[in-house]
Amino acid sequence: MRIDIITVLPELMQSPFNASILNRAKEKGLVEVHFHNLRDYSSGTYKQVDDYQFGGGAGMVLMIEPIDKCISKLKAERDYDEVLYMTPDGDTFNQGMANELSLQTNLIILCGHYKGVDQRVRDLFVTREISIGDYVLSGGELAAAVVSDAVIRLLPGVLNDETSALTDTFQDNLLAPPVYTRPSSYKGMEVPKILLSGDFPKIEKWREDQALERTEQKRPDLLK
Ligand code: 6GU
Repeated sequence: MRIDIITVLPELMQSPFNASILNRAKEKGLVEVHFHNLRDYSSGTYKQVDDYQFGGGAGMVLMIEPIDKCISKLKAERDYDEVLYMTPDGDTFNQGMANELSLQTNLIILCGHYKGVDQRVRDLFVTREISIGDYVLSGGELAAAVVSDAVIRLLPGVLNDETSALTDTFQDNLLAPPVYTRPSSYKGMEVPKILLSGDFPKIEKWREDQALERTEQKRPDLLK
C-alpha cells in the first residue's frame, strides 16, 4: 500500500509514522507513506496556500490551485483508489472503514486546515470525507495519522501474530474480553481460574461470553 498525505504541516506528521508498528510496516516494505507540503505547490510569492473566504467571515480557506497541482501530479504518476479528505463534517471513521481502506493499493489523504478547503476541491477530487469524531481539531493531520494507523496495522504481515487483528475490539462489533498476565495473584486479586485451566475450548467460550457481556454493559449500541 502507498499513502500520500497532503498537508500544510508535514512536520506534525512524521513522528507517529516513525515509531512502533507503523515503522515496522515501512521497514518490511508493506507500506510507503509520502508527505507533500502544500506550500511546495503554491505559485504565490509568499507560498500562499490559503485566503479569505468569499462573502466575508472569519477564518482562512485552503485554495484550490495548490491542491489541484499536487493531486494532479500524483495522479499522473499512478492510479489512486481513493482521495480522502479529513474534515469534522465527514463520515465518522470506524473499524469497518479501516477494513475497507486496508484493501486498497494507493490512497491520497488531504488534510483540512483553518475553515477547510474551497468546496470545489471536495466536488472535484475527493471520493470520501472522513471525521474521527464529534469534536474539532486544529487540522486534519492528527486525524490522518489516526486513520493511517488503523489501516496500516490491518495490512497482512504488519502484526506479528496475524490473528491478533481478528480478535481486536470492534472486529465483530464486539468489545474485546478482559486480558491478564503474570502474576496470577496480585495483592489478593486473582486471575479468573478458567484462564489457568489449559482447557482451550472452555477458555474460548469464556472469552466470547465476556466479550458479549462487556459489550452489553459498555456499548449496547454495537449490538443493534
Ligand atoms: Cl478529520 N479534522 C478536524 N479538523 N477536526 C476533526 C476531524 C478532522 N475529525 C474530528 N475532528
